[in-house]
Amino acid sequence: MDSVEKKESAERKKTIFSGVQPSGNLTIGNYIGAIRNWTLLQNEYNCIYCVVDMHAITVRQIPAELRRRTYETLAIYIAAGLDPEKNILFVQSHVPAHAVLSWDLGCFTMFGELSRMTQFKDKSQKNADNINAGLFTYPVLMAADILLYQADLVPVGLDQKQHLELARDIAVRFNNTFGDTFTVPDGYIPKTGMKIMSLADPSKKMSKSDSNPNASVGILDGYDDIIRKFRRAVTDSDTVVRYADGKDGINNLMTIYSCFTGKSFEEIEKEFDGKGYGDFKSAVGETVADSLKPLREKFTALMKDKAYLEDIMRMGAENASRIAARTVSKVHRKLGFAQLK
Ligand code: AQP
Repeated sequence: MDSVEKKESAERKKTIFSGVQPSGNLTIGNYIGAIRNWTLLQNEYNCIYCVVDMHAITVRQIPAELRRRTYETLAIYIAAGLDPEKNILFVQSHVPAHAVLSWDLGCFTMFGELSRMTQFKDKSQKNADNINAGLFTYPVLMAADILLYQADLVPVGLDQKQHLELARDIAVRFNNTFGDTFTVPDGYIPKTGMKIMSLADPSKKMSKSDSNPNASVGILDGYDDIIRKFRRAVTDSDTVVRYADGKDGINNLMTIYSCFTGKSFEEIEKEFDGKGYGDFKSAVGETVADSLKPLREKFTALMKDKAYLEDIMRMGAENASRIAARTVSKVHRKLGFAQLK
């Protein structure tokens, strides 16, 4: 392929957008539900992956920690296997177009729609002393993130499905009013691992902002810590390792084990036939700890080179800004804003 052909082929590829908030220590839920799938998609698609720091401030953050986690999240992306030369990796607040389009789209989003968002209801309960307007309009910013880049596909975990559907509704509404402007995005939700549950309460999603340190397993947790957390995982009074209704804890551990080993539930049941929960929990812990070891080592090396991470941030912001500016200009022309040449 000559360079023109290469460019045309790149242009024919579909676009993917996704992101993670640097709002805590990233969990294996974030890894299985999102980041791991991003790495599998990077050869087939034009991928744009963002550290969504503006979303993170919907919940109060300690500034120094937010800054540190922003670097860490980018380093995790790269350590997990995302190639900064192939993908656009950037930090949301470095591209002001996200805030600009969010305002525009907010005027096409109904109060009733936002009121129905379950994450808003959950987070309002958890942060009763800080139910701010940003928490309420979070899904509009998420729609702007996606629609700015005319994304075809958005790989997310199940908890983001409702927000993604709202982004689609906003895009369709805008397109119906002003003519074709936005690509209407589809979700890409993994079949296994779409919702990893808390190890302390398997009826709840594993979340990086959970205050119970035993509820979640961090991507960067130490080897022994990971094994200890799995050993303590809440299960049930049965002793047989099998996937069944009412065995939320074991179902969750089987899902995690399946995601890290590629084994089916039947294979896992056979492997642990005649063995107890103790053996199974140890095996899950060791598998997860072993699988994440190379990522952790790469992460540690990357964090020693802040200048490299800043180069990636800068390059990503430039590339993302270029694409975002085209969308904003198109939207503003359609809305009737006077545009200076
Ligand atoms: N438990 C999970 N199982 C599968 N996927 C998950 N994701 C999050 N938790 C799980 C997916 O990870 C991506 C990034 O999530 P986010 O940072 O945008 O925020 P979130 O969805 O609210 O995730 P957390 O970990 O629960 O963060 P906090 O505690 O800050 O709210 C998304 O694709 C999400 O689906």
